Amino acid sequence: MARNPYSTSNTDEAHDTDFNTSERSKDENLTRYRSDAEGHDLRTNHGARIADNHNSLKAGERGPTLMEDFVFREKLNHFDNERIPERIVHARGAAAHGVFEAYPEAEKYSKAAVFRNGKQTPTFVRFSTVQGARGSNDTVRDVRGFATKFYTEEGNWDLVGNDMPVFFIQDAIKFPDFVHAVKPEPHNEIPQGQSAHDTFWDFVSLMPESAHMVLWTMSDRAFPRSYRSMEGFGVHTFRLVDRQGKSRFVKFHWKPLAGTWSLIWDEAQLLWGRDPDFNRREMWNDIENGDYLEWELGAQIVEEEDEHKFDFDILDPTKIIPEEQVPVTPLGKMTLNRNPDNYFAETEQVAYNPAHIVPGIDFTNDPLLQGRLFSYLDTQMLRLGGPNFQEIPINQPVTPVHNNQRDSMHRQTINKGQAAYEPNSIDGGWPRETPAAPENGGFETVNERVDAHKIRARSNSFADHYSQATLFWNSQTEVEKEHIIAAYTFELSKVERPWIRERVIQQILPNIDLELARRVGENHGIEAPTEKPAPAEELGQGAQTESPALSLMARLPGNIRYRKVAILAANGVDGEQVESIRSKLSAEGARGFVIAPSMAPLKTKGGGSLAPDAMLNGLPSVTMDAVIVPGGSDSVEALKSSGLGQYYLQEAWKHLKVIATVGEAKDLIEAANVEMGDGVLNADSVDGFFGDFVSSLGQHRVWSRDAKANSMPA
Ligand code: HDD
Repeated sequence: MARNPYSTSNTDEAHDTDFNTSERSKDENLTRYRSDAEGHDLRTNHGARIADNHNSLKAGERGPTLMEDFVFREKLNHFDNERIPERIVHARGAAAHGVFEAYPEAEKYSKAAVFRNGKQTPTFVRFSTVQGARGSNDTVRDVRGFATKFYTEEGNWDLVGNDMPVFFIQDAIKFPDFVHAVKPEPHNEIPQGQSAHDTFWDFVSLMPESAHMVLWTMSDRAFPRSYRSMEGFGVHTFRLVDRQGKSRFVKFHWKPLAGTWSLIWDEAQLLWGRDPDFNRREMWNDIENGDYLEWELGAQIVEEEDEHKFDFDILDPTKIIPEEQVPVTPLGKMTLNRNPDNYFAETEQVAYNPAHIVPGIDFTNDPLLQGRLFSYLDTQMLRLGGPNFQEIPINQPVTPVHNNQRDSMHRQTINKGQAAYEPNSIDGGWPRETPAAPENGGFETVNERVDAHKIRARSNSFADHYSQATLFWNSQTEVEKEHIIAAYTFELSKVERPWIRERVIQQILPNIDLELARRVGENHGIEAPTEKPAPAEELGQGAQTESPALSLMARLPGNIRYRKVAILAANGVDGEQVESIRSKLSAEGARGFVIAPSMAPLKTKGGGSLAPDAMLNGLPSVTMDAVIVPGGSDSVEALKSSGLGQYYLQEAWKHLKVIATVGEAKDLIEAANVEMGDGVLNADSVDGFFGDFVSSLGQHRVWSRDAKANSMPA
């Protein structure tokens, strides 16, 4: 069993080497804290067995409860104090354990143990939304947090990133302003989990540096279909330091091996009601089913001498480095393969901190990153109740931890010895410093020369606020552009103050693109300017006008792995077809769910019995990626006469999903008033459409249907 890293058993070795750093090492470390009640007696917290957990102690059967009842008091007291403050941002999250395995290439750039060729390092990843409360919805229009704790053999490295590569502000001093503006408004705490309100648009329209990131959040990236289909970014430029001490600038990317696919807005909104836990439930179920989530970690690597060769400042967190200028070098692969045992103990209590780095990784002077280095430790004091939160099992490194920090609330470690200071001659001089070294060394900061005046100002190199927003806009497909126009239109429709809507349409959007401003303006009856109003330095002059990698469509997987497909069925369904559909789907790595008017076992056409997985309103079309309706005339008739059955197809059609029917199931398409063609398929057998079904679903949606989708009243 892995040792408790806080254990005080000193050795006289120069380095701590007696710890386990296998893939399972974090799991083993957690094992000592796991508690399983099976076979155990019910006891109080001080260990006394409880004889009656149903009745409080009273003065007579109908009398008042007695103060003496320690069983009652302790139980209520603990219950009354169960809640802790939720995170000020990223309150709603879901997490999973995994493993990161380094590729051979990685160790060329960093001496960190996590990047040693083939090295396996346990990870714990928490995905989150930013704006909403802990109990808000998963599929809101928002940024997603993508925070990874690597339990490396040299200490924890936290890569605390998002699913978008840029940020709203350039300097951390604006973070409280930004968060106050985006959070529910202070007088009535409305709206929850959304940016469609006055204070958000007021702030961002007064802060042109936010234009680029706001544009990302108006795209369909703002509601990923699954965590597994989401990119992740470290956002800031960091440094990797190799064994020779050479430092290079890097931007970290998580590339999902499943490709990138998102929800669309109407679907995302409907999911708030149909399944507010949509993303977390799917990740949980997929992991339980062995369908693990996978990403490649990559880095855009920039030699120090190339720092100034870009037409933007690589320290500006509102900028990407276009992948066409610096390609992403793969460094390793992460697989999320195990669900937490306990939400509170692990997912809620995990404390990420961008300041948690290890030798071989370092910061840059990005002013947003610099501010973050203060904020995360600070926030944990309130949230987790003092400085000993590092002892909470999920936060412990797999390395031993020895230092002279002592005491405070809830201290678990029993530090032996008398000398809680260094140097000392009483406890043999332990614990001792470790000099920096190519391997197993102490942390050494990159020896960067900083020679400057103290100044409260923004570098001129941060003045360009629009050229990369324009780059993003230019790189979207027509469908993506239409969705962005619809998003600005919708969001601004929720803004009550006309001058804020005008400011966005007349002073921000035209600087990104005149046509974007014109179209959104048209939908609001506000005239957009015909020339870009911002000063030249804010418009910038990005040399690159298009970057295909910025389109979600650039990474459509082409296959149907992990897709969830509804198989609509009622009594009389052709059971053989259902089985054939299911097995063909699972051969492609997708999953079919039999969805029926009720949960009663279905009688199939051939006289067999089939257990439904869900009811029509239990797994509605918004929770599925595609729909197949097998034949069997009684089944088709039953679905036709059901409002929910027709609605299933209408909604799927509206959301651009592939719909396939076998034989007489075509009647359901007609009854639902859904047009044939454009991803609506029919054949006499499952084989007849399956190839087309796979190639359409491999594109995630039937994009060619987008222009007419709004005609469907569903
Ligand atoms: Fe932050 C949480 C990501 C800027 C201050 N942040 C938090 C989480 C993520 C990010 C993923 C949730 C971690 C978890 O799951 O527990 N934050 C980012 C990214 C940023 C960023 C990618 C910009 C590139 N954040 C940022 C700034 C500040 C903070 C500029 C303050 C100066 N962030 C916090 C915080 C949180 C936090 C208040 C809330 C809960 C927590 O830290 O543990 O300290």
